[in-house]
Amino acid sequence: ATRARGADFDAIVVGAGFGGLYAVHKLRDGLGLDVQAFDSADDVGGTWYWNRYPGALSDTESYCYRFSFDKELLQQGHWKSRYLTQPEILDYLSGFADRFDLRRSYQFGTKVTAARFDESAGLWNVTTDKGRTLTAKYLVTGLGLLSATNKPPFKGIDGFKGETYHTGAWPEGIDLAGKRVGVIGTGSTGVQVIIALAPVAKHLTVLQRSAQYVVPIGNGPESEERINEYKAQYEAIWKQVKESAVAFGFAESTVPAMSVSEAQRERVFEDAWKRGGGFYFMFATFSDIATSPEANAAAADFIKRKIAGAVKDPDTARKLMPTDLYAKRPLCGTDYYDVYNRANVTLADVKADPIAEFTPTGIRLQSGAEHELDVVVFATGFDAVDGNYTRIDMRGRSGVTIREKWKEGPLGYLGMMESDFPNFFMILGPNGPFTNLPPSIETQVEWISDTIAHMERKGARTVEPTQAAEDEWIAACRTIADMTLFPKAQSWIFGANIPGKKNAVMFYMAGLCNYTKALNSVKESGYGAMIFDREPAMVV
Ligand code: FAD
Ligand code: NA7
Repeated sequence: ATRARGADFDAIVVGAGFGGLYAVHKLRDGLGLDVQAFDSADDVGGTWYWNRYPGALSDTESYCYRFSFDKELLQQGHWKSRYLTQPEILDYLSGFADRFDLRRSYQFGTKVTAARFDESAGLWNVTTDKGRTLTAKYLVTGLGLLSATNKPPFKGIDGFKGETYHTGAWPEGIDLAGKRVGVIGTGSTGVQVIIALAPVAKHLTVLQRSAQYVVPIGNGPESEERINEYKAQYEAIWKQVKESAVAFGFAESTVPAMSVSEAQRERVFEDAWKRGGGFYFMFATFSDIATSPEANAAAADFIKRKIAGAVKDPDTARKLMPTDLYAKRPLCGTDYYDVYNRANVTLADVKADPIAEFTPTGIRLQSGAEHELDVVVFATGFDAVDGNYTRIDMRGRSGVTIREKWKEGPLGYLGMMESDFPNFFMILGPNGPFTNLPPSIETQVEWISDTIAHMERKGARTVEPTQAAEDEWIAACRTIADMTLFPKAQSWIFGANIPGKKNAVMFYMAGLCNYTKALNSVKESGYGAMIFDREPAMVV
């Protein structure tokens, strides 16, 4: 590529997780672009750099929570258990960065604070918290969809004399042994940290707002033989993963739950319970758990009976009983409900009796009940999907800001592009697929790289989606989401976890297979949905 006039770089990449790292490799080593990359973290890893809390684990199985494009790297893969722990994933991504010498393209410990598109120069001006502004033709962001932490501003928190930690910004070397620990939040992170801390803490108080459906994860050691079997079958495995909907490596069921007898249904649920896996339980048992209220109720009822059977104290069991649909991100963990049988664990229902304030020595609920704590763990999740975008001062054509444009909810064409934001590509941006993420990240980065290659061949200066294409994609995402039960449950998937955030469709829920088809059809149509070299004068 020939450097655009006046540009410091061909491309600026933000993020050093799966997405950013692969983008640097594809653009720099594949297309020969001059790339500068940034991450506010001090090293690579993204999610797995920040989430060092006890128990942090991927719940995608080890053999498919990784890149698939590099056959040699796949054959070198090693793992101990059916699921990867945070240190193992961090180690994998660190090895990936070494393998392609990616760190030399990064400036770490550097946050991007502003990104402005200069229409006359046709360049992105990217400003960092180190006070520098650099220019590049392309801006590629892998900011993470679960990466902007959400720490609710509880009253009195500054006066709390103990320690507080958010799971998504967990410092290294924290020892909570022998301490009185409170955990706020029972999403997938809360479930993991609760299971890990219960045997360690002197006392663990779980402050639960919404009871959740948690199925077993089915973790355990994986033998050398089993790993070698995966390696021998990788070609077929990745084909299946990329042609499936949720891309978790199992075949999704095609059988509606009500088409079989009650006894058969029970057997299928029981087998899935024994096998373990959250997405497996929701998508491999029956085809319509996430779409049919009846099927959903059957799955929910099965899990509720398991909760009742596991928890000894009836009052605690009652508090743990979910009341919502089984339509949030499916959760799993080892012996989660048994934690509440331990003498050193207390469950506080903070929906019935909300957190009023932090006191110097703990948390006080509205009823006046006090929990004395040395440490409070915030497992309160993330300002998901668009949170890291709206935290940057991003401006496209005519100075339009992303905050303004996404006021009613984030928009994203194919989960990657944005009208009025030329030469801007997001990895896992809004309205992208809801899947095991590395296969979707790979698909997107490869598509971004192909689109940039196409631009360079054409000698195009800018590319952006048409407003019509973007509107059509957003409408399709809404239609698809409304065919599922997910919008009816309150969770981060639709932005419901952040007070004041508009309920919006943030995912394309028709699966990776259909998503890839959509991308291919854009490419095969000669990028008909895009405007190349739009004149600034056309801006109204
Ligand atoms: P991330 O890994 O989130 O990386 C984004 C990077 O961008 C971060 O390092 C951040 O510091 C940087 N950044 C953001 N904004 C700026 C800025 N303004 N300036 C500079 N740098 C910036 N997915 C699955 O598929 N399966 C799982 O089992 C699974 N488990 C998860 C468990 C936890 C606890 C969490 C939090 C997430 C999990 N995920 C899982 C989702 C996970 O985020 C993705 O799988 C994947 O790691 C995302 O990679 P990414 O590169 O897109 O983003
Ligand atoms: P989640 O799934 O958003 O869970 C956050 C939890 O924190 C959830 O139980 C919330 O209750 C709770 N929460 C949030 N704010 C409050 C306040 N103000 N008071 C009490 N409780 C609160 O985040 P996770 O980190 O667990 O998981 C996010 C994704 O990361 C996950 O799906 C994986 O893909 C990885 P609520 O349910 O809203 O009532």
